[in-house]
Amino acid sequence: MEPTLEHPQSSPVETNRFTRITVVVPTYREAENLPHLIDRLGKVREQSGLDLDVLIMDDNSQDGSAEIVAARPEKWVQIVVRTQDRGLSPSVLDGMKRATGDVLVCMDADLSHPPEAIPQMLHKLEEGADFVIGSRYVQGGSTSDDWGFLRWLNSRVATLLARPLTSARDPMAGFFAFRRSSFETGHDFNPVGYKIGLEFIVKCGCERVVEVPIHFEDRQLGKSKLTMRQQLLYIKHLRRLYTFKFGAWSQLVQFLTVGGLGTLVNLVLLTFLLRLGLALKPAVALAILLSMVFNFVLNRRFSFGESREQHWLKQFMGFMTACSIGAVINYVVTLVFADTFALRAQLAALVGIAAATAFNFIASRYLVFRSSHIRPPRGQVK
Ligand SMILES: Nc1nc2c(ncn2[C@@H]2O[C@H](COP(=O)(O)OP(=O)(O)OP(=O)(O)O)[C@@H](O)[C@H]2O)c(=O)[nH]1
Ligand SMILES: [Mg+2]
Repeated sequence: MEPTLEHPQSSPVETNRFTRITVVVPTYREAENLPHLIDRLGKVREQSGLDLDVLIMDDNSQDGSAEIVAARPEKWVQIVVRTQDRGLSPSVLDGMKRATGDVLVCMDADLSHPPEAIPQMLHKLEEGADFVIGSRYVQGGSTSDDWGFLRWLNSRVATLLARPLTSARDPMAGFFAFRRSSFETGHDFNPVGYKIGLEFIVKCGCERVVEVPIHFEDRQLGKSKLTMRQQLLYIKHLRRLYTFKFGAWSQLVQFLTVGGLGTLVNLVLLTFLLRLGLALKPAVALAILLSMVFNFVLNRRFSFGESREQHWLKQFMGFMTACSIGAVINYVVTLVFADTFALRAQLAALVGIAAATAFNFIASRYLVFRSSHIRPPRGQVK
């Protein structure tokens, strides 16, 4: 018998057709919604013929959810009751790791996301998309009428803040689908807050993000778990994603913003101290010192928040030293540009400030707040 030759060209052509789909549903106290969700997913399964299984990731709700699912006849629905590392994003991440489908879908349990959109979302993946969002904000998409102005504004501002990370119109959505192979290329997942989809887009390097319009229905049953705290966590999450995607550039923008605020603090303090009757020299010195402390606190909290596990006092001394050297650089550069190049004093001062800022940033980033655990994304320049 002729031996079969293994040859790359003889391998079957990839059809890009998916064989199995796992729908991951994070839940907390959704017992009232689960039967409706399973019914609707069952209909989608029947009508589309998709081999779809459902993984309900429940954070130990103790509201009868586990019993309801156990009593259901559908073998394709499973519930995992979690007791550790609770929270929406960790549950989704956990579910994605357990999922066996070659396409992973994530959706809420409260029927806000229509399961009927899943086949169309898969179709977009088959057409070549990396990541498909069930979207409220593309043409044809909508939200229930009773969204108040504040909720609408909140959602819009949050979306705008995610613009540098993806051009998607609804990047905050919790309804999305992507290939398991994309998920497996992701790394350094560190989900905080509610926006796990955005985490996957950025950390799995999904470039072709496509949106399918959906009608987002307000929850009818059960209670919302979205709190003010979750919204604040979003800012923290965004900051981390910016650092992941843009590395030192993101830190530079934050550093410059802090520097701008520090300048304002300096001016306000100086005015205040002079009004208190302090002489000019001590007032200037105190205003500088306090604004340096202000800059230190904000830079440690935000620009270089990743290296906060190091001792603050050592970092404080380092920052003050770097700023002092920066001040000398500012002085020397300003004089050189004013004397040697005969630049106007104000212009020379601007050059001096730019040189000192560059020095301060480099010293802060690479010496004072050195952080060894931020790794650049694979294949991207940090
Ligand atoms: N596993 C798990 N799921 C959660 C947790 N918090 C919320 N969920 C689920 O995540 C999904 C989204 O939560 P919702 O409370 O609906 O949040 P939301 O859609 O932003 O807010 P509403 O519009 O008020 O419904 C739902 O299926 C919740 O049950 C949690 O801590 N753990
Ligand atoms: Mg909801």
